[in-house]
Amino acid sequence: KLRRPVIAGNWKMYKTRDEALQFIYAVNQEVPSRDLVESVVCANDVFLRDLVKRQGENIKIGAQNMHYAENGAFTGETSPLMLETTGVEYVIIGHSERRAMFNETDETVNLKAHAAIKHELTPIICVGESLEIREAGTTDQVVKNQVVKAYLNIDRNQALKTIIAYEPIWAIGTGKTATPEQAEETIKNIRGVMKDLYGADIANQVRILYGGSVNTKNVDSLLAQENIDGALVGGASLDAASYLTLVNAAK
Ligand code: G2H
Repeated sequence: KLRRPVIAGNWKMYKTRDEALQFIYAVNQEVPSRDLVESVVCANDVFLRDLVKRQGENIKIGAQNMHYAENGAFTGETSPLMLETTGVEYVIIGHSERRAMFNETDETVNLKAHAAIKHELTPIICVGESLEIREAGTTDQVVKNQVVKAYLNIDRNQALKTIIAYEPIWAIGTGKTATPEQAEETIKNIRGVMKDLYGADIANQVRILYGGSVNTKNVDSLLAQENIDGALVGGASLDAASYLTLVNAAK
């Protein structure tokens, strides 16, 4: 494979600390070698440190969001510096739920991407269109615009350290997956945008994931697509057996 696949679970606001720890104990010895697939779970900030302490060699922990400032009067927020001290290695940025409900914009996504890179966290930068945009036929332009804005003033070396997740909003938690061909088409377009920004060499190395109702049944056909390098998985990442099926499918 040209690029090492990534399977990142996004637990959203699910799991207690005990449930999260049980999950880690259950999968630690079972996940494939990190040489074959990057297995990640993105959990709630409250118990990130506990998960990091118990993570095995082949599973890594991520956060689901952060503020872009190092510190400041931002009641209730978590800074990149704070995340760094938990030992997490990844952070999801610009998830559509945060864009829709918590005022995340292309500008804050860019600021957060810079902050993540500065603190040696791998940002998983989410982009994706709504149903209205898909139906209007402007998906490629809208997604391109999101990518260009997310990568503003990010240089080539920094871009290499990022991961992109393409999540069509209409396919999130709805059970309605984009067809593998639809996902491939948009992801190929995103790789084309990265090529325009950074050249073919970088564009060919950056991992681009698909997200939106990925499960154990549809994962193979999605991962079989040339440009799809893995998945960002919500619902189907909550169960340890299901998660293991997904990471094994990617190796
Ligand atoms: C999309 C995805 C994970 P789900 O939000 O980011 O969730 O797999 O439940 O659609």
